[in-house]
Amino acid sequence: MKRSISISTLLFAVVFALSSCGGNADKSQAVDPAKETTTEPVQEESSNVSPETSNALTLEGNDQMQYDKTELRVKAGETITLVFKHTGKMEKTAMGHNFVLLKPGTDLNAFAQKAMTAKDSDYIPKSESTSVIAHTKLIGGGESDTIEFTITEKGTYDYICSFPGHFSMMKGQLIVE
Ligand SMILES: [Cu+2]
Repeated sequence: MKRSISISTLLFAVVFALSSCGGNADKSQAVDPAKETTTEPVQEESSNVSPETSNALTLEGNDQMQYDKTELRVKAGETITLVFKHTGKMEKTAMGHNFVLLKPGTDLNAFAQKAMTAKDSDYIPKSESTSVIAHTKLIGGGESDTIEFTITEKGTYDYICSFPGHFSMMKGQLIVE
């Protein structure tokens, strides 16, 4: 009894597998000849060499969903100027970037989740405004935004791009000395 059930189950599975296999074969697989084999340069400058301490910061985002720096160093108590540039070509609706500096202790995942639904406020969730120290506007390819802010407390602060899906790739730390 038990055996016949398992055999029929197996048969069903085989038939199902065969039919779905045939179904797949019928569909002409979309071959993508232009599939890019990008050889991404390894980002060594940010991981090996600590950046100079400077309150005149530049940061870039690109069409590959990357910041050019994952570590920035500034002096506490003095005005920080950040020039944020999008060096890509894509529209901000498709590859928008921003710089959102968050207070220590902020749950980055939770913040990024809330940000995803905050399209009307350029993905800066109003409910989390107390976690945000400073942020740029959302920019697309070729655009830039400059902001000024001051941090008085030394420490390590996280920054992210809050555009939906970018946080896992686009994050870094601002070290205040
Ligand atoms: Cu981004």
